[in-house]
Amino acid sequence: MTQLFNLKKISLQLTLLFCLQQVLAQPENIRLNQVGFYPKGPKTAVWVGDIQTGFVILAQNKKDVVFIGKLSAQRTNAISQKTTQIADFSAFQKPGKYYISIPDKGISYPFEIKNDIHREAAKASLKGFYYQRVSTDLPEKFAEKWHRNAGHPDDKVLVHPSAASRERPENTVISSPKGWYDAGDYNKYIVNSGITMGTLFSLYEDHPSYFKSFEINIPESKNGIPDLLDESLWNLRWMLTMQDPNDGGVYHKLTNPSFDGMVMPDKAVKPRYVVQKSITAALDFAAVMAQANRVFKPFEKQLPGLADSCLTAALKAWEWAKANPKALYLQNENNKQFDPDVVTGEYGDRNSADEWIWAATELWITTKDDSYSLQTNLFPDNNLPLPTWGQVRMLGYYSLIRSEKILTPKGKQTLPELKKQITSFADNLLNGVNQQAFNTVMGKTARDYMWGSSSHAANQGIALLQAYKITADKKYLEGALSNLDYLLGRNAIGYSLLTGFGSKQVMHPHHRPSEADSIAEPVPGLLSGGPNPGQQDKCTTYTTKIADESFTDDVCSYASNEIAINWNAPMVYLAAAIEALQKKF
Ligand code: G3I
Ligand code: 9MR
Repeated sequence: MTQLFNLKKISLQLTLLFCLQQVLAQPENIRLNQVGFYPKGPKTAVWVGDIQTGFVILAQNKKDVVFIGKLSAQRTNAISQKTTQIADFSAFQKPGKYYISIPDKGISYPFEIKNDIHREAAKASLKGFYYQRVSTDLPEKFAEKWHRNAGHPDDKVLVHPSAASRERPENTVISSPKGWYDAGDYNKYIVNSGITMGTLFSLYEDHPSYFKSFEINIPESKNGIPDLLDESLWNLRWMLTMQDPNDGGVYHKLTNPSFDGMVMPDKAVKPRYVVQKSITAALDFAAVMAQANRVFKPFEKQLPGLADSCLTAALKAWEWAKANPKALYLQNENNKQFDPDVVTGEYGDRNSADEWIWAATELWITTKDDSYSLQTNLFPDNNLPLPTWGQVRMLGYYSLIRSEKILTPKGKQTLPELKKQITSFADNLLNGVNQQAFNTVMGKTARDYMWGSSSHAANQGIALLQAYKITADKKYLEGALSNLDYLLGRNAIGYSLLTGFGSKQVMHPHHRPSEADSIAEPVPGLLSGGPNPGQQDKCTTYTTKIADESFTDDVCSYASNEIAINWNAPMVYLAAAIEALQKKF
């Protein structure tokens, strides 16, 4: 009897102990960059829960206390009304692997402190573009277990009736291979390629020396051209084929009439079309090609004639744009007139003023011809909108500032005002961050949580890095890092949003190859779109409508969990530029 009683007692104790461990092991209540921190950089974690007083940093054995800290006063998240406390352990600088513990409450995911802590994330997010390559096999040597067959040769693409011209009537067959799949779908869109390429080229122009030894194991890795540019070339070559040589106009997109099913690229074999030439496509194309001229000029030996061809293409697109300023791409209108109907991504934009600015500034910088500054109003107002696929004005401004040394005297005159505007934009981003629930620039307003909110966080980071370049004031660099921390886990959902990184990973992005390849892990290095209360996908697995939590790691969720090239590009920028600047912390 006694024995039985004792046994029961022991088992009760064990159960209690087990429960206690369960309670203690709630890493999701401690939010932090799940990859880690620079030794000299700021280090912040966030406790989400009832009020606590202190925290400790534990060594890898989860026992030895290496740092003791106090939690901040409670902060209220203005979006969800939930409370948080900040654990600041910036003073702890010793490289190693650690955990954070809130005594009696829980232990965080592991994290590391070391130099180059974000190099792998930067490399993977650039490699993410390789995995999006169209018209080519991805062999195991480069793609590891995600190797796959080529999809979409795109060597027999039809001219859609909306794009018919005298020289290329309806159903003319053209060849338009290569490029990157836009996102979770298999179509190729010039407008979205525009901001993506502009962002990657700007990263290169801002930090050329960093990319001298930045290899990501792609077929071109040893060809004497930085991998960032080699990867971009795959898409540049496709973009060049989207220009009609007869008039310089640029087709808005290359697409199926409707989205493919969730199949591998080589199983998606519906006919593909180029559709109507548009003003936004022509101007984004002109901007990218003008910038490409500057970027590829030093590689004349490896790529003879390429830089010149890019400039010629840019000039032709610009002339076409001047002759066709009203050529908006309005998909519904086209569908009333033409068959087959096209219902894939529209990238529709009724205002091309910002595309004019971007194209004019890139052409101005490249050609040094001051007349570009007169052909459009470069400074319509002081309201700088953060870059998105439909708002590209700031890309032009960044380029002007970056090109300070090569501008004409008239170009140089724009700089004081531009620098003032970018710095004041960055000041607004920083304003009040130290009262925010997650101490990040991202999330000061619910409006930050749009479709593709992760790219918004990354683009805010880029704006802050531009202000850092102008002022050399560390607060901007730290603000940019706060958004990288956001993307890698210090956020209201507790996910690291870059596939393959962190402890709580996105596993089911809306990405056709990841869904169809029967490999458990999604293709790595892809940035999930992130919280979006719009919930336009109507998935049933969302658990809340709260803006900064409106996310579901479910393949159905193209509105919160798709991936896209224009989201990955600012991720590459943010991670790589912070790596390049890490000694400044
Ligand atoms: O412009 C309005 C703004 O005025 C308003 O305040 C705001 C409130 O919701 O909405 C804004 O419009 C949004 C628009 O994006 C511009 O940001 C729409 O709601 C939103 O539905 C729209 O989402 C776009 C989505 O396609 C649907 O068209 C995303 O930006 C865009 O990234 C996404 O792109 C898709 C491609 O079509 C197809 N390939 C995948 C890719 C990624 O999901
Ligand atoms: O997969 C498509 C995704 O890339 C787009 O962003 C999204 C919105 O345009 O549409 C997705 O396709 C869905 C379609 O719109 C409706 N039927 C289900 C498709 C997803 O499988």
